[in-house]
Amino acid sequence: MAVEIDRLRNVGIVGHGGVGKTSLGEAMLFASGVMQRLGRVEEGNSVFDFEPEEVKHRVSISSAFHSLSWKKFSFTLVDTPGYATFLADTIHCMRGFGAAVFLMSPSTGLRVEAERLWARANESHMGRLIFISKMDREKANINEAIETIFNGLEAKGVHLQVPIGTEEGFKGVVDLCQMKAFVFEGDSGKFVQTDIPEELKKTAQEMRVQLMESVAETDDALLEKYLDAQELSSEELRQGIRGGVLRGKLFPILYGSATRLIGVPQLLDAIVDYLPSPVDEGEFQGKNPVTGEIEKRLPDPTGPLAAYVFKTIIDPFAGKLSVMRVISGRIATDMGLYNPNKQLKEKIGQMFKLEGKKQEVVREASAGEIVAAAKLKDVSSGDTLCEERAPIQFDGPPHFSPLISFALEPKTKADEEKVPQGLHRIMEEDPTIELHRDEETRDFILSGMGQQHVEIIVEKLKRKYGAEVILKAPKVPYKETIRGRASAQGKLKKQSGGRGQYGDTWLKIEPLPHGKGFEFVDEVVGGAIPRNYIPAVEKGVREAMAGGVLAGYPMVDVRVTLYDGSYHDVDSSDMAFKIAGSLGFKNAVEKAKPVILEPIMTLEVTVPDDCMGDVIGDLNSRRGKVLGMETKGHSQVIKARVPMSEVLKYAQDLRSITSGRGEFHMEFSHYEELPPHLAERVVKEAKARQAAGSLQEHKA
Ligand SMILES: Nc1nc2c(ncn2[C@@H]2O[C@H](COP(=O)(O)OP(=O)(O)OP(=O)(O)O)[C@@H](O)[C@H]2O)c(=O)[nH]1
Ligand SMILES: [Mg+2]
Repeated sequence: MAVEIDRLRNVGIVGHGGVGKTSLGEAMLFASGVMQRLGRVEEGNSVFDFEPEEVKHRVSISSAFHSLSWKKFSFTLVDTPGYATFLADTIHCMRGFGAAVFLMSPSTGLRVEAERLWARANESHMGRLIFISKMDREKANINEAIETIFNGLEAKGVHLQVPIGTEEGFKGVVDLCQMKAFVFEGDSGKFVQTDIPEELKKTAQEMRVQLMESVAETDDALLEKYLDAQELSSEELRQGIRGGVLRGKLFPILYGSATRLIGVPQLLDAIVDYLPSPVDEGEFQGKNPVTGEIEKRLPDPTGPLAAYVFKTIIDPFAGKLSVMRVISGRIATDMGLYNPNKQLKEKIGQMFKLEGKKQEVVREASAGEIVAAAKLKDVSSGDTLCEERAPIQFDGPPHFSPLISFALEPKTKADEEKVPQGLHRIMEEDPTIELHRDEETRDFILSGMGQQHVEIIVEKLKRKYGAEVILKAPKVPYKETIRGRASAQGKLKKQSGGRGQYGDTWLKIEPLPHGKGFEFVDEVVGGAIPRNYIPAVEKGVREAMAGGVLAGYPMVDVRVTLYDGSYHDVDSSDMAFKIAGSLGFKNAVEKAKPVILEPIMTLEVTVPDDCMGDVIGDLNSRRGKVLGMETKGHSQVIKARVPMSEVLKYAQDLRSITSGRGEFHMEFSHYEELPPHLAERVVKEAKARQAAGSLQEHKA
């Protein structure tokens, strides 16, 4: 039987890489009785990290789902990736769940990924609980570290519990609402409810007062009561906390250990008590695709159907699965629906609830639920599904530009075909990769969010689609532009025997401001070139720009003016003028001080204090510019700008400089002129590649 909507909880488990999210998800499944044994990331038997690449690398790469029921409430847990490379998937999935358990680690402090996720959660006013896991490893006195984290997030954390014991001796929590202790027996997950241990009584009293004050501050009625009575009842506190969480004003902090099964039932209780149901999340805003007007949908199972597809999975057995959040109404097998993004009708076939790598067939799903529909051919992540009579379209997902490109050489002739086919399937699941073909080398160029990302895609390509490639050194997406002005002629004249070819153009070129791309101006007067040939000239220029002049990289930010030329009554053609345009452009560029532009990245490196000097020294040796430094707990955050070509393998390098204790986040910033001595090298390499390419063509 379907569960009432206010008893649903769609809960994302989020936080920075390796903080313990998957382990916590496993602990929640075990504590609720869904799983008879505790899955462990270390042992490769986690229900959430089930993809072979996740098992092999011991990291979550893609979000995974599982449901559980707890005290007549029905949860869908979404275990998300936390490392920067895979964070796009987490951010996309945040559109599917409206509540989160945010894991934090006092000993590692606030990491860039967590900051990014927190900012996203703020945008959608997501209700959050904070869970400090790995308490079996945390040293005493973590309050200061927690405060530093919250200062960094500019948010207000409130303690709901006091941990009992530290490190090895951590054995439970004191609940400040109920003023009771929960003490766990070893690692069994079993616990007893007792009085607060004598040595914690005073602390608990003081912290309860702090909790009451924080809660009262978020609600005028409660504040009045509190000022009158100097006390709030357990129920008033509970209601007050819930209100504060739903309004995004309070972030309650809980403690536990996932691998030792401590504090987990208390977290499940807190999810029921404090995190929003889909009803609490309220309305979703979209646009009517016909009228363009803003429209709203309430989380109402009896309303018109609207669903948002936030993820696509290519399952080896079920095929393509479109994972969606039903926003309003009810979706059922055999229903005919409309996809406004593609302007196509769709028919719903089989539907599933996702349970780790398994799927459970369902025939319908209502507002608030997460469900996967199989084999919807034209539906991709970011699309809306709705009733045609009540059309609505929700905003698509944010776009992530790939950061790094590698060349892939198919291993055998058979792989030539399998590689692009397989990669296109993978791209349906993962919108952060891009693929194109290098015209010279015939290699595939695969762009992704980082080196590990690309390596994992290559592993997946082999496992799922049997396509093997050799991964070659990363490629830097250089560009070309000009710094000066020049004019030149481009002339094609072949008039020996048969029909000749004749086209003659005079072009002027000049630099445009950065980011302006390309402008073509036609200033031909007096019919020097007939009007109908002018588009062909422009086409020739565009093609020459795309192919680059100096080193084969696309040319940008140039204005080209066609101002004169001549033609021949019989021998002129579109083709002849296209070639003439291209020649003229190349001739002009050579005289207009062409330069190569290189991509510059913004880099944020978080390292322990003692590594800072080494990391900065290393950045300087990579032509980096340090923009600033900031202390966060026991870590330093260094912000810098570095040319992409210098940090293609930064993950590896940082690991060796910091013995694995550093983390970084990288984003594209802008293009800058490549210094002349380096430009020379890039041109030389390009010429060598071109020569090798044409040699291969000869052989073929
Ligand atoms: N001692 C201890 N170790 C833990 C705990 N939770 C997780 N770990 C360990 O921390 C490591 C990372 O745990 P995961 O659960 O994979 O962390 P994650 O946040 O899911 O990692 P990503 O998904 O890759 O970002 C593993 O070696 C776990 O065994 C805990 O409560 N106590
Ligand atoms: Mg994980």
